[in-house]
Amino acid sequence: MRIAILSDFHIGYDRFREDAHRQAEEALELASQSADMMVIAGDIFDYRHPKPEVTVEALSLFKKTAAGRFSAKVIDFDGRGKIYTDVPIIAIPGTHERRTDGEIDSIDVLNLAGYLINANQARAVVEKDGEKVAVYGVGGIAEERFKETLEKLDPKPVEGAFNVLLFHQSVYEFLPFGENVIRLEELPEGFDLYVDGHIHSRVEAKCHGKNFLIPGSTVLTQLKDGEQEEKGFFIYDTKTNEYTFRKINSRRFFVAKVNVEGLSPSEIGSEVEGKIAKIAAEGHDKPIIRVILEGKIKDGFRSMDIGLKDISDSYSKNAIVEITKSGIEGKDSKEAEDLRNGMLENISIRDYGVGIFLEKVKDKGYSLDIGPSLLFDLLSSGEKKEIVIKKALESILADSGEALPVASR
Ligand SMILES: [Mn+2]
Repeated sequence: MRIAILSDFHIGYDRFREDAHRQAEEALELASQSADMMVIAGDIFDYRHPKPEVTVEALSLFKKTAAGRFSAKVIDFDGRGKIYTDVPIIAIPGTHERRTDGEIDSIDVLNLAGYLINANQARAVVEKDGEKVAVYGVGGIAEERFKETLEKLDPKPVEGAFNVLLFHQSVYEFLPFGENVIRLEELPEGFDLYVDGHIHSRVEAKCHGKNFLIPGSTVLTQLKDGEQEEKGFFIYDTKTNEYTFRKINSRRFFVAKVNVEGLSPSEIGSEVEGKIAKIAAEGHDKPIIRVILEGKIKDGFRSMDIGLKDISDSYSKNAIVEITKSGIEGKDSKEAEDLRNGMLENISIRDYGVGIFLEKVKDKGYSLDIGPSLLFDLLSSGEKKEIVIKKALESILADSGEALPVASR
């Protein structure tokens, strides 16, 4: 069978709303024309609570896709929820759609409409001419809970089928953010193909001797170096284990680094202009150009003396220009610096928040009886605040010997 492997559409993404729509549409259209079935590795939506117009946008995209001529059919599903179609579009929720366990998430709407199958913590078996493909999905969850969740779920391959493990997490080899992040060798064995989302640039690797693929997002979101490549999706042939990457027409992104060491503001201006002009002349359809200034500027000048707005404005018809001066400014707090740093751009602000939260709690010598993600979710859920805060404090203070503060009303 030919499996189309797609991920991270981020429909509704505010900054490039039209790009997100158009590029997802093209990927879905091409994929449904050239594959027997489809797997989508999470983050179809950019939000946990998409606005009605964004939900409608996604519904209309998937309505069209699900009506395509897929020769394969879903013949078995073992999830807790119901499915409403046998069209072989198998998806999982990503970190952007993730809600507290057990709550309805935005891709359930697409599942209910019968436009795809939400295979979160479930297996869907697809068949065509006697060949079977079994997809086991695990929706995106907090990194520190992924290993224990996998242990609990203990996904096993189905005999006589081509087995795919579909998930949405960071993987240490490609995004070494903390010790909680899973390593390739820790993924369950026995699958014929491993498909991951979450990371927005393309990855082709091996896991337990089998192919491990991340198609990357269909839309630019993070503006980091890895997103300079063209966007698209994979088509995988289960018979030969060969795959190809299909490009889509996507807005291009370029990073231009300018070393400003010892240069005056006007010299920097002409360096920057030169870099932008060169890329703009390549004729891409309104690319995004991120200029990063690095080094220490000439003595006697401050970074604020470098006025570059006129330059970016003068190219505003042909390019979206972003100029980053943080490489030449004084050191900020570690957190602010990390956030600006390329390394963390792949991590959602929420995951980053959970990380800092966990660190601070540990620093104070407290231990958590409940997972920091769950606590963070509860605290940010906006529901039953008094009870949640009381529970949270009880669990944090349990071992510290401190008394529970009396709630004031
Ligand atoms: Mn994503």
